[in-house]
Amino acid sequence: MPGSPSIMPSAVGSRSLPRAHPRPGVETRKALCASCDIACSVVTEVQKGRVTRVRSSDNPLFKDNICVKGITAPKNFANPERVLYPQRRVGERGSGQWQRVSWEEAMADIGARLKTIIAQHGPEAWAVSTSQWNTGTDHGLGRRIMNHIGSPNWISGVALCAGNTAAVNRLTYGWFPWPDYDNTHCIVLFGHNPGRNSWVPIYNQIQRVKARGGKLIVLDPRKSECAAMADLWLPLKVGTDTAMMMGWLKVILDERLYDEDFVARWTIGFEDLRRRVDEFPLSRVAQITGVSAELIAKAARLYASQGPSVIPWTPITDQQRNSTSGIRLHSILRAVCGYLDVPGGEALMGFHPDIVPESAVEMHEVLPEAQKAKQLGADQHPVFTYRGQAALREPLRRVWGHEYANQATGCYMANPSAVFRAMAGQGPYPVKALFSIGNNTLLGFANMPLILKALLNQELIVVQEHVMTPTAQLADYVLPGDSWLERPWMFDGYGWLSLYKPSQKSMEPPGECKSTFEFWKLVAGALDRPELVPWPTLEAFYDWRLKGLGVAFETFASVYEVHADKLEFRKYEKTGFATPSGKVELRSSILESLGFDPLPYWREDPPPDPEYPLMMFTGVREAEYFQTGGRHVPELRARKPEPQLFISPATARAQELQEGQWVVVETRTGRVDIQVSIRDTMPDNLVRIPHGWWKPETAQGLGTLSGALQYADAQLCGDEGDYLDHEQGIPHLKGLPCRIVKKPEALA
Ligand SMILES: Nc1nc2c(c(=O)[nH]1)N[C@H]1C(S)=C(S)[C@@H](COP(=O)(O)OP(=O)(O)OC[C@H]3O[C@@H](n4cnc5c(=O)[nH]c(N)nc54)[C@H](O)[C@@H]3O)O[C@H]1N2
Ligand SMILES: Nc1nc2c(c(=O)[nH]1)N[C@H]1C(S)=C(S)[C@@H](COP(=O)(O)OP(=O)(O)OC[C@H]3O[C@@H](n4cnc5c(=O)[nH]c(N)nc54)[C@H](O)[C@@H]3O)O[C@H]1N2
Ligand code: SF4
Ligand SMILES: [Mo]
Repeated sequence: MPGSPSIMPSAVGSRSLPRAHPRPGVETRKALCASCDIACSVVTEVQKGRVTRVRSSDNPLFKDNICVKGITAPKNFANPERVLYPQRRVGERGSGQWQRVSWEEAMADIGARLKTIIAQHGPEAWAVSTSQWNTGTDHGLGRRIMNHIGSPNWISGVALCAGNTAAVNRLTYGWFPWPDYDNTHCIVLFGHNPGRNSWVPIYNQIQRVKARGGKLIVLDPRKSECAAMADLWLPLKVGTDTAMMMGWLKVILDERLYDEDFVARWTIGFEDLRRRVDEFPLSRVAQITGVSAELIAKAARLYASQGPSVIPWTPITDQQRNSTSGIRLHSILRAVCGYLDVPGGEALMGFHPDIVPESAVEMHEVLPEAQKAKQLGADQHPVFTYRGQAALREPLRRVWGHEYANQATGCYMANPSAVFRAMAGQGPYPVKALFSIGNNTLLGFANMPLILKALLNQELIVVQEHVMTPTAQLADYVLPGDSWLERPWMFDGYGWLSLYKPSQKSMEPPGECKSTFEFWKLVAGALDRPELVPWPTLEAFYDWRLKGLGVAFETFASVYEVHADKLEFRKYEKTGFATPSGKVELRSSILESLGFDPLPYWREDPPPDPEYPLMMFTGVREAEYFQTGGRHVPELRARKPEPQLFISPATARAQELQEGQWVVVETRTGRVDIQVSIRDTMPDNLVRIPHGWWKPETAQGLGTLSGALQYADAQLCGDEGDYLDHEQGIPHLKGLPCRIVKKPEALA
């Protein structure tokens, strides 16, 4: 996810301020927190070679951008549970028996085994699952090596979070925009709920917009923290965002609240869109969403007439059966209202002209077309695969200077479910080796029973981690990863913002922990392709990327807090949009040529399932933990010891549930054990399940995999039929039929 606030013109080239004079014996470093994915600018205090404190940056631009996860990072990374040395599995897979080995031994064996798998099954039998978020990035090196070796089967948690949004946004106008919070008049949050401990920079940004009189519209079935401070709160039924946006467009088109000039000059397919939108009179939308027609109209009018407005990216529409249409409708609203690439609207930033982007490091052009064609899932669910993005190659080169422009790393991925099926022996060809880098693969997608089967069917699993996650417990090798305190970083806005922020290394990594850069360099060597990662160190790699700017990384890091190319708006007037037509494609030529409906559409929920009378969603991030991580840190765990469902008081009464009681939640896919928390912010008949629970303190290995088989939400979420988006093939996590089963007290 994106960078910090105030990245717009005010921040361009913001330099470091002089540091407050440190206490004797305390040195300070300028760092970017990677304890979640928003890269807050922070200061670390170092005593005797160890970080003793993390605080927010002295720069007023980034003041107060810090949360409990960042503050506790030094404790987290000093935790005795941390993996400090390479471990090799010695017993059966998942038996929990390990032997410490050297990196040399580990990499020699990994290289030999991977080469054997590739020789037997082809390079596509090697899959990599990662997430750029925690590791900061893998620098594009994983893709670079895979592209040269010939495997298209790279997957990531970004398939459910921003990576897929980036790919879908590009169908409409060729790039993934970023809100100009500094100048906007109105923010619309589709379920998104930043808080003091969750994406605090965006939370602070929203506060600033509100303080200067800007408006906030929140759409959320629950009275979230953001809903509570909104000017308008639309308590829509779970999973109905796409229908809601059809309603907004109906109002905006009927009342001519759109930007007629922009629509006439810069869009195609407007009349087709209008016909589709006409299928959604507000009475229908009100019935689907459960929000009154008056409130829907009021919100649509506010968005369209009080602009420039922004719809910040949200993971909620990334995780619905109507995801592609939902994300497309966000894009369409931005475009028809004239908010694209204008001050206070949504900036299409492109690449920094003088810095080598990770997209270029990745070298997608060397992967042969025949191998690209083997990318798993591309036949049925192509949107974020090479096939789905192929028609953008020429337009991207024309407008943004690179034929392959990977944004939020999500633009050329394989489909995760298809990869897991192939790993489990149910695909068009076998996948036999998985590298999982800073990603708790078993818990991080849908259909966990399938992922478990997939992992158990591998010949080689390599995990680079901080702790023995349930995924790591199933590996052949667990390799120790460094942390953001222990490495330099050049944040590149995830290829989404043309913005660079440096992070200085604060301390040496403990034990034999290594960066993802070093890991991939060793992999290249082990595959006899050392020339693929020729840079001796991470700093030298950054020096190479910064060459066009004429500055070495060390200087860059000491001088800049943030560096961006000069921000220019309405660039499309010179270049057109990076779509096949050069226009904003309200009717998508790419979706049409892939055999899908070129217009956004609405898929109804399947009929009610009498055996599963309640609805559940996974989400509502927990202040203490980032995704599946952090449960091993006592300071954090004490604040949130157990996984909890949220349920309304009336539904709790109807189900005869007490606060704190342990229950089982079941769906057609699986079940979890969970504690009841009764919340008056929840609507009736809706259940919230938190993401990513396991208990690191409990027994490792097959059994419960430290509680993953007991608590992880991924067991409840299916990835087929009605529970899968068609175009991208991502699972529906927002609105799954479920039931609550009481546990006998003894089992609680
Ligand atoms: N079922 C289900 N799946 C989901 C979601 C959901 O709600 N439900 N949410 C989705 C979303 S929004 C996202 S963003 C993705 C997130 O997906 P990921 O970002 O992959 O998050 P995790 O799965 O928690 O895995 C991250 C792992 O990285 C490790 N780690 C932390 N720091 C470092 C580091 O510096 N180096 C290394 N090597 N490892 C490190 C942590 O210990 C942790 O085990 O998951 C998505 N998947
Ligand atoms: N502390 C902490 N902070 C985090 C993270 C973390 O793990 N911990 N993860 C980071 C990441 S990777 C992400 S993606 C973000 C996610 O953070 P958010 O985008 O805020 O997502 P959630 O907190 O899961 O849910 C936000 C709101 O969506 C509502 N919601 C649920 N279903 C629907 C629906 O169908 N429609 C609508 N409109 N609303 C719905 C929920 O009630 C909830 O209030 O947080 C980031 N920040
Ligand atoms: S919100 Fe918290 S965890 Fe995320 S980057 Fe900022 S300080 Fe770190
Ligand atoms: Mo996310």
